[in-house]
Amino acid sequence: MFENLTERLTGIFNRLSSKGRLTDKDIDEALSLVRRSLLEADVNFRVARDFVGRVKERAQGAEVLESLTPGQQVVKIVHDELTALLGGGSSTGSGRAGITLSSQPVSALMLVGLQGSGKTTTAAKLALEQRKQGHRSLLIAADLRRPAAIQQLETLGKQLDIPVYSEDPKSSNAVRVAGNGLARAAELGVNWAIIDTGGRLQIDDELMAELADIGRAVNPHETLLVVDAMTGQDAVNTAEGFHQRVGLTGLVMSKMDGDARGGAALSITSITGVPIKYMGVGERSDGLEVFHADRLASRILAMGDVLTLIERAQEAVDEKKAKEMERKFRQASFDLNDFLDQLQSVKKMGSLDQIMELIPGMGQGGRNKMMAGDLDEGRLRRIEAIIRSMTPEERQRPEIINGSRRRRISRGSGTTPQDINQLLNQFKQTQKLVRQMNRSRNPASLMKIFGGR
Ligand SMILES: Nc1nc2c(ncn2[C@@H]2O[C@H](COP(=O)(O)OP(=O)(O)O)[C@@H](O)[C@H]2O)c(=O)[nH]1
Ligand SMILES: [Mg+2]
Repeated sequence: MFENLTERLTGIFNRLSSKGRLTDKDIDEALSLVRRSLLEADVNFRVARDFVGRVKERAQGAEVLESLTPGQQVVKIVHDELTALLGGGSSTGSGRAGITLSSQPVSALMLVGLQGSGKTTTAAKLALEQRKQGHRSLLIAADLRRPAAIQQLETLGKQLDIPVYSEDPKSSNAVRVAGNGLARAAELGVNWAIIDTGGRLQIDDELMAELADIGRAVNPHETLLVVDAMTGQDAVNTAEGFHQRVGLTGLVMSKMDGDARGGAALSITSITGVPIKYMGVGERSDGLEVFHADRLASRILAMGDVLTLIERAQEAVDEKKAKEMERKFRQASFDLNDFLDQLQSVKKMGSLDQIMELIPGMGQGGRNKMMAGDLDEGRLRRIEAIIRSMTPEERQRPEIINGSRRRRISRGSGTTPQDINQLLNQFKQTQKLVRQMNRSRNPASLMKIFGGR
């Protein structure tokens, strides 16, 4: 996501951070490079100009924070301003978006956008995302222009086991389908009626009139415009057009997994006033992320998405356990039982590749691939089997494992004594690394522990 911009900005800030003291001229020079990088990323020129103006004002008037170097301080200001630019102003706190149900029994949500922007895909993604929060949806196929559109939604619904409402396109129309679909949603007692609508290649009056009619028929709680992040400033123009005609409550930036330059995401909210609520990050139905302005800002600045990582870790490990683990880590008193727990939480956190992306400094380069390869499923299973074949005492004090114990464990776990030696060595390394980590507090070393090297 936004690799070029990230590369440019980190280059500028690394140079800035290497200076012990910053003059106004240093800041000016750096910021004019920032402005140029933003323009190259296709950010609207006025947005870029105002952005740099705000950063400069704050940087020059900044009080000196003792904990930060002058360069870091500038980066922090840029981060804050990027967050604001992405819609994460003080009113939204951390800038967490997403959708919430209305007070009505059924909340209608209408997806609008140009053809191919990702409406139908997003409809299914949203239904899945809401199901994870315990909310049920009915998908409503109100794109009658292309027969294939109904089919597409029905296929997605079947895959995800989410009901779909549709009518014969020859004898119905979009407004009627939407209205009848909403009534069906009420009968079914679902929380969301998610309406997929038709698109055009460009904004045209007929489409806008149809969407306005659907809006009047269902009174949507959310009207989300799906825009293709790859289309840059065109996405911003599209959003302005739709917002004027149908009144949007939010945006879904689709195809953020592609090589979008960032201009659309960075300009769209400040120009239209409409918040980004979700990002599409893949073709599959699980490729949707709630939009967090501050996290995207961190990602753009390659500060790593530490917050996302922490949140995922918290979901995976229950909190008490995590505290206990932290205490043990600090005292370096953890044993093989803890080691097993850790491995299992890593497994629950998702694919290692994904996790690596979120760690500062780990996103790029081949290193993450190598380490992820180190911890494949087969190896995890072997480690688990070995530890499970140990007695409680052996798990707590692995140093008592002698030749005969080793043979017993290897028979019990269906592994070789070499496998056990390897694990015990790895565990010793881990203990050493934990001690080091306690000194350096570097998250990368935490991952080394999981990677085992
Ligand atoms: N890579 C990627 N592809 C997407 C994303 N969202 C949608 N697509 C793809 O974009 C194409 C058009 O999507 P579709 O939902 O049919 O668009 P619609 O015409 O607006 O309904 C399809 O091939 C989707 O798989 C996304 O977030 N990432
Ligand atoms: Mg569609």
